[in-house]
Amino acid sequence: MDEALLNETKAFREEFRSEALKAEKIFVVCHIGPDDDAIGSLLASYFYLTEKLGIEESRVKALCTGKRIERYSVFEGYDKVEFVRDIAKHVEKGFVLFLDGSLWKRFSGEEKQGLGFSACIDHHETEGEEHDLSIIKPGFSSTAELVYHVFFREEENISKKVCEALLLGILGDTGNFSYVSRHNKSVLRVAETLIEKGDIHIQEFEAKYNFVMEESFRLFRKLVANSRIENKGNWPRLMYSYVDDAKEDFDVVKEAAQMFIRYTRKIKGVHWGFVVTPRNSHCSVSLRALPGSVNVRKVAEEFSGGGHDLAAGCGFDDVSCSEAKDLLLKWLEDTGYEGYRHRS
Ligand SMILES: [Mn+2]
Repeated sequence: MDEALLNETKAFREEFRSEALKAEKIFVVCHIGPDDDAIGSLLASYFYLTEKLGIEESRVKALCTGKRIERYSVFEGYDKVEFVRDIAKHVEKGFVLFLDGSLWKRFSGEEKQGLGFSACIDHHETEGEEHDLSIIKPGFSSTAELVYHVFFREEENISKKVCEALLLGILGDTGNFSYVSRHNKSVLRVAETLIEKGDIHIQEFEAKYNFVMEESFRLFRKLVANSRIENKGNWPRLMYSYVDDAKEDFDVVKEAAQMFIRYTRKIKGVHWGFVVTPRNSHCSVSLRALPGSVNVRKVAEEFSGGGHDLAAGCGFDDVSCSEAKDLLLKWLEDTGYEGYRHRS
């Protein structure tokens, strides 16, 4: 960890602290469709405010747009997170900490509200909007790691629940350390500290929340049945799939898609791929790639999506998932690989 970043996190912490202590109402929010990193960062930040800064619980609210995800119920503090139809009206004029995203549209489907103060901690590449205070580091493993550096690095004692929340985010966004390289290896030191201070055994810990539902597995089988491995134009060999007739809940569909998308980087000779699944009334596309193959963030951005270079997403409205899949394949053939190569 270099000195410049040390100073930056320290400056963030000091300003955040003084603004938070003044604020009447504080909202900690994470992005729509929260993942492990979003939830872990949300819980750890909530505990920082209520326990380290000692702000009364009545003044701090952890919020997320959408439906509660049950798998996180084993985490302490998760029962305090409120899942609302949309955060927009709730946070109006408040002090807001945005986590694991910086653009308003990642947090709300409604028009942006005037805020009292906006702070942001994030590690996504896609250009962010202006916040009063922000620490946005695209090279970082996870928002949870940044939350550690910003709020907990200098603490002698870190409670087990904070260690667990931060490790949830780190394991999630590093794919259990698969995505660690010399560029983001600082996460290993943080993980070491969390494992030590929280007395955590990774496999035991993960088994508590990282499981798949039987229904998801059934839908996963459909995705496997619909999958194709192909060469398209001059693009690296890819695997893709889709499903249209999913009657299952949002979480089940998402879980099945996540299970499937792993294989786009797992099968020998396949370098990347995507999966299209229905979410509410639109089609959601997840894209994944191996280093050195395709920059899927750039591909997703062509369809108003975004994410990370090797893991990104986008959506389609008013078409079936099968049609969305065809649109993507057609685009690949028309556009060509040049300009979308991943360079690490
Ligand atoms: Mn993240």
